[in-house]
Amino acid sequence: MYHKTLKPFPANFLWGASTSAYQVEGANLIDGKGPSCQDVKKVPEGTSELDVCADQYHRYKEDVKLMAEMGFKVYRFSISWSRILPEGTGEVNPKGIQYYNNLIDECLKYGIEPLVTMFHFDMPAALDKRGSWGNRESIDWFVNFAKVMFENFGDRVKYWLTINEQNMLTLVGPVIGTLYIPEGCTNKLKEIYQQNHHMLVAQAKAMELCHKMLPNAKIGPAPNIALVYPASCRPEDTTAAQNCNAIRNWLYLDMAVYGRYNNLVWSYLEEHDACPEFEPGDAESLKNAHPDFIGFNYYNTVTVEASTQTELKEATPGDQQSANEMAGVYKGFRNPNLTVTEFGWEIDPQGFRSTMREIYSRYHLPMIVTENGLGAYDTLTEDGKVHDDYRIEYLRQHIKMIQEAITDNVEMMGYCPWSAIDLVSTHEGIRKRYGFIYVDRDEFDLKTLNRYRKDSFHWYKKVIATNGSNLD
Ligand code: BGP
Repeated sequence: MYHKTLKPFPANFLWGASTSAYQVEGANLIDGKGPSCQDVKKVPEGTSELDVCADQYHRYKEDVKLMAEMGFKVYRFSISWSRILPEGTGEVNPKGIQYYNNLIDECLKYGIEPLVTMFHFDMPAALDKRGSWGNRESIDWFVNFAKVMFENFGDRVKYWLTINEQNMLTLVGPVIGTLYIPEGCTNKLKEIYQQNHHMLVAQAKAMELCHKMLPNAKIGPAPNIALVYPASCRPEDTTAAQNCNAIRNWLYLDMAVYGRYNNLVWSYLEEHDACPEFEPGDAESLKNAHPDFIGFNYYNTVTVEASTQTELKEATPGDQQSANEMAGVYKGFRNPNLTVTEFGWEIDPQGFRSTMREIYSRYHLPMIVTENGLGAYDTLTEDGKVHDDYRIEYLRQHIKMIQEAITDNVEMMGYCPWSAIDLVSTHEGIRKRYGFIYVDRDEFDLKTLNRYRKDSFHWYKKVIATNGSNLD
């Protein structure tokens, strides 16, 4: 649909950006913080440990000041579970509470709304030892953690996100370093979807609790949603795209919004004897979540063709943005119409618009983009600049599509690209940078950790100041 005139961004549109605790904070084992699964995992060869990251724990004042200089209306960050509850349950760490109080207050000082992700890929290691999400008790562990957060921060935090990219935890957990499979497990798929079920119930209960404890707050899920295209107009490819859409995307939003399993996913699980077990009360909890909005991360679309394999077996692993083969279900296909980033992820702004339209037509809830961005090698010049015109171009194309979607009458609340500041990637180190703010460090040499404004910093400042009307 071609629009001659585009509608403006809403006056209260939430411009900002995102980070996550384990990728940005550093200080991973100090001031009483317990280790998370990220601190005990073996990092991929040649990439940095997660002990210092961008050192935001010690430099949050400087970072928030820079965000304020850009004009941020919102800062999306996550709270580290094991900084608050070092063992995952039990004793609260007062220094952890203090840190997030300080960070929240610092944001509010500049009129920046904190948008808090409750769980971003960092299960406390102590809870992994107790069976992680595979243990039914994980539902109570998470709800207790939610309660501690609502009690301590709920007077100031109005926007909450439950679980970051639950779909990626389920589909590519080993790449992110989060999957825990107990010894002796004979049906891995069933185990994974049982864990997924516990997360879904935990998320639903946390949303219900949020509404009960903080009637003025808003809460929503934050999956990674990428519309899946069929590789061709062959009918079999469309069926494959429907399969992938259901397994990758709609399972998570159907559950969060409607509290029911997607029928295609359920049929796929039946096929593998992998349907999760419900306990009494689960169905009701799932129906009582009622999110206020949908947060979603978007990097690119996915394209698939029919899988010619007849024997149903486990998918070959990829990363967050790649669909490899799931035999008999779908097979990933390199879309020849799209360019790719230096790290091989396809770039598809038009698909962003299609994704927003599709989500809204299915769920009719206001939406906020909780991640979107370009991972690239950046170079700091001798005079302290980073000329990241490639990032500006990427962001410009995507922001244009938000405006197209707004004109399509999709209800958009805000945009939080990844990432506010350089941080350590999920599996590709600090060299894969996304930030508006450059952090002076390399993979293994921590250098000065000083902050520098990239060209995209100055550009985004202007975008925000004009409420998206000047993207030049
Ligand atoms: C998302 C995660 C983020 C982030 C981002 C970029 O999947 O929610 O934590 O890292 O992807 O991915 P990567 O770091 O792999 O480039």
